[in-house]
Amino acid sequence: MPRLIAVSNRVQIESQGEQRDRSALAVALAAALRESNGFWFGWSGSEIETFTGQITFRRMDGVATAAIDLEPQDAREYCDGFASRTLWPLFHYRPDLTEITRDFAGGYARVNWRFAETLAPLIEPDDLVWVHDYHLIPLGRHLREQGFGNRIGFFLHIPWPPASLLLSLPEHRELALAMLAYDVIGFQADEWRAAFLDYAVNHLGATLDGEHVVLGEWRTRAMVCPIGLDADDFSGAVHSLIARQAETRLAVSAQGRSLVVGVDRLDPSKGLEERFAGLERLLADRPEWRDKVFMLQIAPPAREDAPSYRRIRDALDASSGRINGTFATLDWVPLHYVNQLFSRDELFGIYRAARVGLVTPLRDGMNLVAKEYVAAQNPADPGVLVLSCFAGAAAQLTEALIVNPHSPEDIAEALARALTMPLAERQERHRAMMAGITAQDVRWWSNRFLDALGDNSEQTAGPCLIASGSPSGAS
Ligand code: GDG
Repeated sequence: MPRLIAVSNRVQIESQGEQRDRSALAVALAAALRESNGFWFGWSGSEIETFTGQITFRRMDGVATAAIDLEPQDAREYCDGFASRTLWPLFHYRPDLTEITRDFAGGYARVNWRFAETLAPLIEPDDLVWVHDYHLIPLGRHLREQGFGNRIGFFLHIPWPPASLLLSLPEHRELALAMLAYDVIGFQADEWRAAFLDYAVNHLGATLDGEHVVLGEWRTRAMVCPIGLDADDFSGAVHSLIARQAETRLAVSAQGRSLVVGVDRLDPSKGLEERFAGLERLLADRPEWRDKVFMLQIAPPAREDAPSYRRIRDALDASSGRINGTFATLDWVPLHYVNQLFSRDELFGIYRAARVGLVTPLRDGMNLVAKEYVAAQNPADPGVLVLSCFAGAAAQLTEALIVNPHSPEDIAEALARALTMPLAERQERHRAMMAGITAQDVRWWSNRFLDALGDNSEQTAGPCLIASGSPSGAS
């Protein structure tokens, strides 16, 4: 088995005690890294006055990690800047929130070079390299420019935007060309893959050959590979003492009312303002639900420096205040809006206590919360998932109640339907969704990608093909 090198913006392995709080990515990569005796490379999250390229090696839970520190300017321009304030909003279809500056783009290019130069001495000829997400799109290309002919793959966790949006980014061409330096690129859903292929064909002059995109001598396999949950870890967490205590506490405090839960990072892509408006519509148009239902929205803060985050935070503070001011009574508060991080076990207990999981992002690469909510339910008496048609997960969780997240009426209607859904229908929908979640879990996802990456019958893009900057045949 070839050695795997996983690369992501941040290295995220925690020690044993914190294992339950690991992300699905950490779980998937940890298993593959352990099996192949590989390592995980990325930013430590720490800053250093002057970049040295010094690597800190550690081993945690059997996984080797190699991390570098970045200069404050790097962190600001590459991570908080180009990744968070340019690519993230643009790739989530929000050109209105996208900040385009040359400083951000310069920082992104510089840090991707720094990653490539620091990683280069650690790569051996047969290693597979798997790069993750929008922070590091150019990394594969830089490795090719340094002469690496290894199989190198890339997985995009977020959507790839339609060409009409991508064209507003001055660096759109370099970014899309960089995708073609990889041997395999993975997308969460067919829609994001189709958008990439459309750009490659119509703006780069590439052609398609089955699953492959071909441009000059470059040949990249573009696959749909939706990320899943760690199903084993999940069932352990749902039955933990902490999860059961959280579930019981909520059931007692509900006093017979139905709980609707939302769990999202505080981010404009998650559709929180529209979701609150949906709850407001339900209570305004269907007064029979007043005092019968309450919503808990968990929204831990993220990227607090960006102006768009301050704006959404203010808007949500205002609308939650208005909803509670209008509808609350002496002993009923319709909306509990909490900007705190809960432990993973607590979160799963909360999911299980909720009659409805309300997951309504305006755009989302996948959305793991939707899958977590379904997996946490009691199969004998499951709650109902209400899911945005614009989440990647909607392509897999087709038995959810699918809604347009921009429409408060649609959300209110789905809430009313979910809250009155007969037990047999809830069980049937839950059974169907669980079958998919179990079959296509996080190990299925990483095996599927790594099988494609390790497929030796495929020709690699090779170093010499890219040294000139563009493949021959590229317009
Ligand atoms: C990106 C893509 C794609 C949330 N609050 C708490 C908490 N969380 C956890 C959830 C879930 C995770 O955060 C959020 O994952 P999502 O998939 O919903 O969204 P993003 O963070 O935007 O992730 C997304 C994902 O990458 C993976 O490819 O699905 O589309 O945008 O796991 O449970 N966890 C804890 N406390 C909280 O309060 N412990």
